[in-house]
Amino acid sequence: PNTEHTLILIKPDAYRRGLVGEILARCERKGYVISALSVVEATPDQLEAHYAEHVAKHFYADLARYMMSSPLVAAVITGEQVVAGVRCLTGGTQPTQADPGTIRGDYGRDWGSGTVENVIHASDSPASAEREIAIWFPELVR
Ligand code: YYY
Ligand code: MG
Repeated sequence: PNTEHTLILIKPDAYRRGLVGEILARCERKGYVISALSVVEATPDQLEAHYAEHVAKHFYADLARYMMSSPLVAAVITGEQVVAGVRCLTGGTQPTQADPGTIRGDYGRDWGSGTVENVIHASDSPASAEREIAIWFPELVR
């Protein structure tokens, strides 16, 4: 067995649209367990840490504005190979191109604003998950 944890963020657009339950239900239906759950308003420091690989990119200012546009939901999801599994449930980055059946494919859309509002973040590796869980749930790590 290879029980892992992953970090998801149900992004502000999904929070505002009332999609929190839908998205958590998809994780639960798959058999994964919600180990931690929190409604938070992201701070600039948290986002710079979380998106360290993207801070210098041209889209970062829009991304940060979007991620601070309302509360979001952070959750730790636990299960066998859950990092890869939740990435599969999540779908591709661009909402218009994401496969139907995935969270981004089913709920994401482009709004014409140029900002990529794609409903959910999911850790891309076990190492990323460990790093990201420490950012959003510091109380779990000490
Ligand atoms: O891991 P994933 O979220 O699918 O995509 P990343 O390439 O890591 O980018 C993180 C985040 O940044 C993405 O979910 C939307 C945003 N973004 C963007 O606004 N514009 C891009 N060209 C690429 C990514
Ligand atoms: Mg990524």
